[in-house]
Amino acid sequence: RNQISLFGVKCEDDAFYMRRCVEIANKAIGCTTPNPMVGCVIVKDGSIVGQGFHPKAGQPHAEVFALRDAGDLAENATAYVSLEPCNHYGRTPPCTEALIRAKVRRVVVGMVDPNPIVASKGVERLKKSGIDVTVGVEEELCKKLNEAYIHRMLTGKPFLTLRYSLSVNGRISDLLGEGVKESGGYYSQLLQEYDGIIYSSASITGKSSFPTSQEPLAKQPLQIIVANSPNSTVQLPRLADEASQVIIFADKNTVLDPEIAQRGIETVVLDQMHLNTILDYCGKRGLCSVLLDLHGGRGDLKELLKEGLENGLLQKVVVEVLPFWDESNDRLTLENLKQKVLQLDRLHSDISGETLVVYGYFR
Ligand code: AOF
Ligand code: ZN
Repeated sequence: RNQISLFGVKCEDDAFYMRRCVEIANKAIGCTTPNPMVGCVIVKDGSIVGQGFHPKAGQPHAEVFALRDAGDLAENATAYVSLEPCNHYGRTPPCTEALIRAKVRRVVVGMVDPNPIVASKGVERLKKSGIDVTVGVEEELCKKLNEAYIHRMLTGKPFLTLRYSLSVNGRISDLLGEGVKESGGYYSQLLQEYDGIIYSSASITGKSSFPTSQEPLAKQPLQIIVANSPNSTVQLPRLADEASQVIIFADKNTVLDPEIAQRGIETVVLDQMHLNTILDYCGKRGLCSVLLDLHGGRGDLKELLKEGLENGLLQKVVVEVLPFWDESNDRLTLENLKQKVLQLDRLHSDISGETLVVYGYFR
């Protein structure tokens, strides 16, 4: 079994095992919504004797897989879990009971579950049964892993990230850099990670197809089309496959191609197109994270973006800087969207090939 001490790491290091939990939880990236990503390892005498992660809502939780993997070795062992074990009957039975039944001696928890039906009750239940519980190991890392899940639990809305590509002369472009749509490219990874992607009906027309993730797990995000052009007919873009999921938010004055209704595409007609309404709807529908993709932005997303910036509805921004000058002047501009300076923090950037990608969080 995994002899961690081989690498000269202190075996009793709680933080080390918690980082392992986060690493394995990440295997299910983009697949667990509306549930969180959770990893669990069972450690005995300095060795990992069992591990597991939550693969998908409706399937067993991380603790259950890890305990199964450990078998009898779980007795008197320490269980590390990146999220507080649940103490309720949801789609699956409580993990607290499984840990108690397996007779683990100690449980180390990364962070408390913000879900109001769990929130500290799992920790209390374990303590009451005599298990030694430590909470808050590598807490920041565990929170980062589930930033979208946490955001939806606390606000009812999905975690919202703005994405666009920018030419070196500062114009929004509908192009993407070389390789970024391939597996491992940042754009393909974003599609894997996010539950939904908002497009303007004007940037995705009947001729073009939706972008799809090329990652090995290849879960595709829900395609969310905003149709806000009262004078033109909105057509359904080419779908990658029959299983592609689409939802259309249409202004009440927008004309929709009859094919949209014929194919039974989920359509929400709004008296007024508000980002707030779209996000509330998506949150109720179980989406934890949504990408607002300007994709050239010739369309009608400017008002939604303005509303998002003014009302603090955006959590994060991803900007791709393209290695060329672009003089097309039919593009959306980002001027006059916000009066005051908006500060970003936790910035980082990646360069792959000739593409620079900058990530930051809105404060
Ligand atoms: C854990 N371990 O691996 C996960 C937890 O409907 P259910 O039964 O899947 O319950 C979903 C809730 O359980 C979810 O909202 C969150 O509070 C918690 N998720 N808990 O102990 C896990 N995925
Ligand atoms: Zn559970």
